[in-house]
Amino acid sequence: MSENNLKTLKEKMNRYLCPPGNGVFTVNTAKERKEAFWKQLYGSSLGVHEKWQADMEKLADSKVALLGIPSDCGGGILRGANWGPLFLRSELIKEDLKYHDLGDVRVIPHLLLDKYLNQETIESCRKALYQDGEFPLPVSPLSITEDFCNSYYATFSDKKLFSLGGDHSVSYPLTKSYLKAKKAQGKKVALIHFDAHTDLLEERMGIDICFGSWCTHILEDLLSPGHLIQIGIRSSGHERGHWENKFGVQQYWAEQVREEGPSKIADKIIAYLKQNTIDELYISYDIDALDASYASATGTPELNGLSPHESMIILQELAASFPFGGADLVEVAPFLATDLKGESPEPQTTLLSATTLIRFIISKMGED
Ligand SMILES: [Mn+2]
Repeated sequence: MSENNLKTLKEKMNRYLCPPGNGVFTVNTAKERKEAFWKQLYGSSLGVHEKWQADMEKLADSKVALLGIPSDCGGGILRGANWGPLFLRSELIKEDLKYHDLGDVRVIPHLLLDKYLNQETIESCRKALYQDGEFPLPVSPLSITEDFCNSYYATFSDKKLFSLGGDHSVSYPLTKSYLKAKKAQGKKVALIHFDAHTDLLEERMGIDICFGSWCTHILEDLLSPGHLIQIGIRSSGHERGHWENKFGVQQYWAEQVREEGPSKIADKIIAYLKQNTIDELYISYDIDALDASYASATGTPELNGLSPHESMIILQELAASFPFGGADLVEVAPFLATDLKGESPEPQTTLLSATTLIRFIISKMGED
């Protein structure tokens, strides 16, 4: 770890990030919820910014860091995943889990990626975020995330990152930066993607990086498209063969997981990964991979999905064979609880399902 890299990272943390749970810009809205969380985290809701800054010194001591990206500008059906990080942290804090909370990316809710912006907008947003319009820093949540992650991995090549979305577009900069870092380390990585949808559009209404298209564009950063393995698919305009033939990805649809059982699916994936001499895995978990009865508080809840138990079996078996080098869990939108079957209290059911998965993934990331 170089001191220069650490200095740059700390500067970026101060500019790009804010205290955990504070990334959705509000004046009064959700104040009680934020304060209740900070009381649990810091013992008081006063002096939060200073406590968060002082905490940065502890980053060097922990193996896994948590980053919130409360952006839902890359979504497009029902939004609300910007509140995922705050609500999920309020559950995670009850767990005995080891991680350093980096905080949230500061999100301008109308922006997605800097390449979609004109110079005038970039400059005015730079003034709003950094008080210095001339300083050439990114302003959109996905662009900030990528630059931050690049600095993080440049500073700590052996540390891991678990990120909370946000809509699924946030996984694009997260995986891009991660894959770049691993390539530099000479490690072969596969991307394990849990989702009801393939996210394999080339563009959606002219936008190339969004919740429905991020996977297509990350393929070029993988050593082989077959290193993208999708699990839980069931809502798609095409059959599995279409996607596998067109892109060379691998898919295990939810129906196949039910028919063959999660353990057999995990065996197949592990055999393939070993054959491909994969060193480690990145897990990207869209909560809508789960059946809507376990996770309705999301932008596109879908029935006939995986159960948390089936997911856990696959994750446990994968973790027994490969280290988890990085992960994210996205698309938890607590205000969108639809309670499709009228059986379970929402958004609590979705939050608890997500927490079960996060707890397992973070604890495995900390073990390796
Ligand atoms: Mn997705």
